[in-house]
Order: sequence, then C-alpha cells, then structure tokens
Amino acid sequence: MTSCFPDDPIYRGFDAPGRVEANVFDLEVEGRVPPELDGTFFRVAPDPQWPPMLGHDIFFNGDGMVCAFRFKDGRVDFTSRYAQTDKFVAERQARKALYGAYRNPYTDDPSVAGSIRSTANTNVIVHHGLLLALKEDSPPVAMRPDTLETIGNYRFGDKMTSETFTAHPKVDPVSGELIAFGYSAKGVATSDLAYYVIDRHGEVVHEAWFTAPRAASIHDFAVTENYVVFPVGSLEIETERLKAGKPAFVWRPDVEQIYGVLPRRGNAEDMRWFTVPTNGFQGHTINAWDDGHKVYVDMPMLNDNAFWFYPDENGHAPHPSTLKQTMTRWIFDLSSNSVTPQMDIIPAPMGEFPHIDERYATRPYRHAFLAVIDPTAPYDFQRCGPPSVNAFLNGLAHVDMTTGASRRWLPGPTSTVQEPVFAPRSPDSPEGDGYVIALVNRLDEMRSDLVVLDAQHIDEGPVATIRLPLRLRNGLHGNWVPSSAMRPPVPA
Ligand code: V55
Ligand code: FE
Repeated sequence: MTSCFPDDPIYRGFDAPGRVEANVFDLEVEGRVPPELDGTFFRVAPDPQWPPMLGHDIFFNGDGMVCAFRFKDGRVDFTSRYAQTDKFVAERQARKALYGAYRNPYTDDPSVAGSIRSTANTNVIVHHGLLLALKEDSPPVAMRPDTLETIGNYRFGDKMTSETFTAHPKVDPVSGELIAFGYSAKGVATSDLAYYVIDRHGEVVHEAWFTAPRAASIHDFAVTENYVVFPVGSLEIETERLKAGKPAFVWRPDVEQIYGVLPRRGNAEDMRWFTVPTNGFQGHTINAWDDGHKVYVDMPMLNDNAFWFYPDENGHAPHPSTLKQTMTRWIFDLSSNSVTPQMDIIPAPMGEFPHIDERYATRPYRHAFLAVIDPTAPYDFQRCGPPSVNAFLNGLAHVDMTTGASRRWLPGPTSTVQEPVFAPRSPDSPEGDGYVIALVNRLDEMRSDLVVLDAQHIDEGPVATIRLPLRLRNGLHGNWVPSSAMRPPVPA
C-alpha cells in the first residue's frame, strides 16, 4: 500500500484496521474451557482492506473479516479470513478501493459498475451446511464453515430473486426453516420488500413481495411460530440524495413508527400495518412469540437516532450519550381492529447486541444476554485513550425477560466487550443453562480475549479466558454453532 488510512476516529486505537488473516492453533487458556462445549463461535467484523476511496467512510462499510473459534475437548483453535466478496477480489487486484460510499453505487469506480457491492460484514450464520456472510444490501456470500474459504454470492439455487437479504434472518428451532427478507429488494432506494421461507435443506419454499410504506432501513425483524413482524425504520434512503453524494440514510424525526405483521406463509394481501404515533429507533429483536391472537416482540428502543453518521435533513444528530433506551415488548393484537400495538416496558438494563438460547427462538422464552453500557462504570482514559466511536459496551448481562431482573459482569476500566452469544450446556439442558461467550477488548494491551461465563452466574466472571495474541477490532454479529450442525457443505 502506498498510502495510510486517514486519521479518523473510526480507524483509531483499538479500531485501527486489523487486516490480518490468521490461524492460531490451541490458544492459551486461563481457567478451564468446559469440555462439553463442542462447536464453533463464528463472528464477523468490518475491517477495511484499503483506505477509503473518497478519503472518509463509515464503520459499516469495512470488508467482512470472518473469525472462527473452534471448541473441542476444552481446547480452542482460531482462524480468521476475509470474505472474498466481489468487492474484495476486485480491490485486491487493483490494490486500492474501487467502491465509494456506503450504499451508494453512484460513487463507484466505473470498472465495477453493476457489480454486487456486498462487504459481507454484518452477521455470519450456518444453514444447510453453508456459512453465510451477510450484508443487508446484497445476497448472502457463501463460505465453507470448516475452512472459511469463500464459495461466492449465494441465492439458494438461484431461487432468490431479491437483490438483498437481511443480516438478521431467523431459524425456527423446530422446523429448521430459515426465515428472511430483503428491503430495497429491487435495487438501491426502492421500497420493495421481499420475504422468504427457506427449508432446512436450503430450498426456497415460500416467497412473497410487498411494497413498504416508505423506502427506509429495516435492519432486523421478528419471527414467531405463526407470524413475522417487519419494523420499518425512520432512516430513509432516496436516489436523489445518493446522487448528490449525501449520507445514504436520512433520519426523519417526525414520522410514525410502522410495523408490518404477516402470517408466516402470508402474501401481500395478508399484511397488516400497525403504527405508533411517536417516533423511535428500533434496536435488535431479542425474540418474539405468539399465542394465536397476539404477537409479542421484545426489542430495546431508543428515543432518537443512534446513527450520528446518518443525521437529519439539517445535519443534526443527537450525541449518542444523550439517548434514552426502553426495553420494549410490543404486543400486536390480531383479534382487534386497532392499528396501534400495546407497548409494555421491561425494567431491564441499558444494552444491545442481544442473544438468546436459540432453541427457544420464535417461542415463549425467559433468558436474554446483552452487551450493556454502564456510563457510571470507571474508564481508564489515561491508559486507553478516547472511547471508541464505533462501539462502547462495558459489560455483559443476563436478563430474566419475565421480570427484568439481571445479573452482570464488567470486565473493568481498561476493557470493553463485543456481542455475547449463548451456547447450551447440552442439547437437552433447560433454557438458559449453558455458557455465554464474548470477545473482550483489552484496550491497554491492544489485544483480545475470548471469555466464557456460566450463563446463570454471569456475575461470577469468566470460567475461562482464552487469550489471543492479536487484536480483533470491534465487530458486529456472530453465532454459536454446535458441531452437530456442521455437516459438510453442499456445492453452491
Ligand atoms: C447496520 C449495520 C450495517 C448496515 C446496516 O447495525 C445497518 C445496523 C454493519 O453494517 O449495513
Ligand atoms: Fe445488526
């Protein structure tokens, strides 16, 4: 490289680009890794391969670096590999960035016009033997779960016609179905919504198309045994703004919240749109379930726009520290004519990046695991420098969603955490009985640890700290995949 990354907080300190593809065999372990943990923790982080073509960028636009931590017999092996997206391959050949601004093809080098722009940087799941690296503006990128080799863009045997696929699909733990959608499904800034049910073998068994009430970001959604819920956000995307080189999304402070509720095998005429008169910023879905008449959706909600890099039309965005969070349970009553859901509040701590015991996904559940932010906890500014602008999460919590009661663990004033995942103790252990696994950023050492905590005794601290000899910059989402789900991949 004949240049450097710009001096921008998104690339500074612990969040400096990593760019390292590594294999570390048998990581150092402090404590004891429970031998019953037999599986892989996959996670992905945006990690730009090249300095931004336009001189600046947002965290969400970095190339997807996929990591795998393989647990077996109390030992852990580590591998990291870039997802070899079309973008990654073209830019590697050119030895520079060819793709411009996030979600803005009008800024790209003409040599890549019309290509799939995925960075594959938001989530990694395993389904029907494939590792799918996901970015909500593109189809999945398939990889081999065993080697992290990239297979390529993946459309479920070309049955998926949507141009986009969410980074937050859900798996029904009973049927094994993968339930997913794409927004901007007919191209950037379109209001088309596509919906898919994919069976456990990777076959598309249901497809439906909708027109969303506005062309806005739909980052996550909710799935129950019988319904799906689409939260239509207040961040809009418009072609004219993209052509003018403005940020991809604009926050609309005065619009109502919109939620579309659809039977799981429903079509356009079955969608029911609910509205909430006051605006809000929807967080990640924790879980959802239904009792036949009512649909319950749990998610943290913020009172204002969390994405300071997508300001409103006047360029205004609140400082993230001023946002107020409410752990919300939306209740959609399908037996009533009301178009407004009931809003219940769960007195849970402030947090995000939720995970549950996935065996209870789409069904009634009790246990949730969050990365939390305690603004009152000490932070060692002297040794760690300014807090990351990309992510600042300083604790892990176990929340009883029936009461809001929680237990938490804070890693201390020189550490922050990344998204926790849950691994059951055994296939038939009770809900929430198992382990929480999360990356800890050792900001003073510029190094990462992977911690394992007893999920029901998270406040007792790690039972194992797995030491990495390298730094893994703040990432997004990942999943625990038991070895039993890791069958050989099918050819794409
Ligand atoms: C989000 C993250 C993204 C993205 C769109 O957290 C939304 C929300 C990492 O990329 O492209
Ligand atoms: Fe997300």
